[in-house]
Amino acid sequence: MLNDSLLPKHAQLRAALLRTIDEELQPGAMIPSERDLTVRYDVSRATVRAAISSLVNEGRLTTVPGRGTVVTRPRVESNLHLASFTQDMRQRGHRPSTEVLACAVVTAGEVTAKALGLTPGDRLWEIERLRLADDEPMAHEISWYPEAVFPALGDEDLNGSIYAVLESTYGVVITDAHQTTWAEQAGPTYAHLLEVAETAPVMAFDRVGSSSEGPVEQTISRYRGDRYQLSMGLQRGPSAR
Ligand code: 16G
Repeated sequence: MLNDSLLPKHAQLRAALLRTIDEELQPGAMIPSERDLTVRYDVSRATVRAAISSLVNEGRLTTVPGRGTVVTRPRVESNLHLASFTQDMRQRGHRPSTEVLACAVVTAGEVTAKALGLTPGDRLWEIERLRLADDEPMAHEISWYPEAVFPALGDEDLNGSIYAVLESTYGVVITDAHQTTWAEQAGPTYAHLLEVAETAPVMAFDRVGSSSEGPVEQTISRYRGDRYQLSMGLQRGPSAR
């Protein structure tokens, strides 16, 4: 039951739910249904919806399509350095796994050809994978690798770290990358793959990775905005001093 405080009912219910989240529920746990909450706190459905939607907006609750509302998991924090997904997740105490969605040889379009220093029409492996952390989707990745450098890449086991395969099978170590990042909405395709709402935010990255011989990889990654965050150390550039 809510008390007689001057706060509106939905704000009181928000505070009560927050206590339940902090004290009783684990990340990922489902909160009680709207109906249960109306009975338990003797409030209207509109009040319950207002309280839940404010906690969703604050990032404490997440609406999972087809399941209900769950307690948000803390995001996996990545320091900005050149790591593979597998390394990055392990370092942060998560169990990485991968589903290969597609793997085929395609011909390079202008953009990828330019990024990789190739000629449009050159052959590339196109590998599309879903990356999971603790069995939950974390990122979708589509990558291109020159077939001339990695002739039988498609025959390798791509369910683990592709960086490890490039190194162990081909002796190619990605040592440098140029990466561009932006935000977008999941939209129908990535909502389905990443198991989030279509309006959910994703962090997109376009990475061109190079070995000592030059660029050998382009990957476009889309990480779930509710599960991932990046932290970076910044230094003041000479021109700003
Ligand atoms: C990361 C990289 C991606 C790279 C992949 C290799 C970002 C934003 N993206 O997800 O460019 O292809 O790792 O991971 O960090 P793997 O070696 O585990 O397959």
